[in-house]
Amino acid sequence: MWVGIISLFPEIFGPFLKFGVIGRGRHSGLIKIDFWNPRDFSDDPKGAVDDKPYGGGPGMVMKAQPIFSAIEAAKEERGSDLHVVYLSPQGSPLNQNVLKGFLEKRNILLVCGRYEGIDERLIEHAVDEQISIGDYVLSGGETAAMVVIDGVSRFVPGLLGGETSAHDDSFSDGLLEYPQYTRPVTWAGHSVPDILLSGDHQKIADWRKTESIDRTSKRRPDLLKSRTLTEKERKVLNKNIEMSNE
Ligand code: 4GS
Repeated sequence: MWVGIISLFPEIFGPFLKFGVIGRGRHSGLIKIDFWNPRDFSDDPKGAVDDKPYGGGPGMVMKAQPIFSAIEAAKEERGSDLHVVYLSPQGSPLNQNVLKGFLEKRNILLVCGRYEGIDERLIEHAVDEQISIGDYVLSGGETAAMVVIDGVSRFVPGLLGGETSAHDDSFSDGLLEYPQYTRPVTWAGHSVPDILLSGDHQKIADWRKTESIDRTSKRRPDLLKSRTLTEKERKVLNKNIEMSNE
């Protein structure tokens, strides 16, 4: 997986790229990350990368030209079919499916905005897809890009060790994850659910599935709308609905 980043502040990514799954992935060559700074591509005599908004209003807008030239430089190196993603509250919501789509593209270029945003003409003519990490406003797209890199890394084959897999996580089957416990059996007077100590793998699997459906229906009922339930899953769900009506 290759990720290019267009950012005025590449230093922000420093330690983030050194640790854990991403650090290991870069070390082993499974993930490669490169940067282009619009500052290095400005045609402006003073090297300006932003300017006042036409029509007035507060703040500054990122100029199209320096970002466009940075994208061109990235395409020169990685190929003209590079998938250009702009991180913005106006994009489609990021989720596990979007991340899997990025993995399939193999090469993505993340454009991080600053200030009030980017000149709309750049977005129209040089961006393939707009993605939002949530309904709030950040001061820069860099943190959003980190979220994308972190999430997509977990899908890179060979990166998560042992049994663990991004495909077992919350959302990968459209449900929230079941609760996890580790030693000791009793902590601060609270014990681990007995069934997890039973050694009965089938019962444990059933319990976990029930917990997943239970939590999803209570905490994120919206997730269940876009998912077809199995017979067993429907039973758990119906029991919850009955209980909430009592
Ligand atoms: C997001 C977001 C964001 C928008 C960047 C204003 C600076 C800022 N990016 N998901 N300009 N939410 N970007 O808030 O992706």
